[in-house]
Amino acid sequence: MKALVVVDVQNDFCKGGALAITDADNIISVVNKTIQFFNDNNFLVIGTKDWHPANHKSFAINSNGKIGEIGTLNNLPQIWWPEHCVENTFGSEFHPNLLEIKNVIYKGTDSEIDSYSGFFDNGKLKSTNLFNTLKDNQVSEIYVLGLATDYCVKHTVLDALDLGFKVYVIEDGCKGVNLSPDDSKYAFKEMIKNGAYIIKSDDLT
Ligand code: VGL
Ligand code: ZN
Repeated sequence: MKALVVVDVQNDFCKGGALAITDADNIISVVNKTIQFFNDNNFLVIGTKDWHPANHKSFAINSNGKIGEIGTLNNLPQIWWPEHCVENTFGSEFHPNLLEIKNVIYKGTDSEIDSYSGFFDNGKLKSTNLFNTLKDNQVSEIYVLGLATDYCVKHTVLDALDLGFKVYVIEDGCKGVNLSPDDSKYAFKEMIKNGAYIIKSDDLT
C-alpha cells in the first residue's frame, strides 16, 4: 500500500500567517493534484498538523527567547519560533483551499517539547499515531510533501526512512523556511543521503 503524507499545510505557514513561508501558497495546487491522485487510486492520504497549546515552550515569548535564535528546550537545541499553530485557532487550520483530508495526525501537543517529525517528538520520547496508522494499512511506500522542507518535512522523511519505509519526496510540493538561504537545499541533500527519492508531482502516473 502507498500513502501520501501531507505535512503541515496550515494557515500559519502560508501567506499572512504567523510563521509564513515564502511562496507556500504556490504548493497548494500541487498538493491538491497529488491528494486527488491518491484518492483516485484508493491509496491512503494522511495530513499532519502542527498543534501547539498556547503555552508551548518553542514559542520565543514562552521561553524568554528571541525569535530565530537558538536556545535549549528539554536538553535539546531549540529554535525560538513566533507563536504559531495554536490548537483550535485559524492559524492551525488547514489552508482553506486544501482538499479534504480525513486522517489527521497532531504533533507538538506537549508544551514542554517540540515535534518536527510527524512520527515522534524531537527527543523521541513519545510517538504519534502515524506509524500505527501506516502499519494498520499495510503501507510500505510513503510520499511526502508540504511545509516546511527544512523542518517538519525533513524530520518526517528521516524518521520514515529509519522506520523502514521506502520514501519519495515530492519536491514541487514542498517549501522551506530557509532561516539560512540554503537550508532547503541541504535538507534535500540530507534526505537523499539517508535513502529518500526526490521526485516531481508530474512523475506520479
Ligand atoms: C514547523 C517550525 C516550527 C514545520 C513547525 O511545520 O516545519 N516549523 N513548527
Ligand atoms: Zn511548531
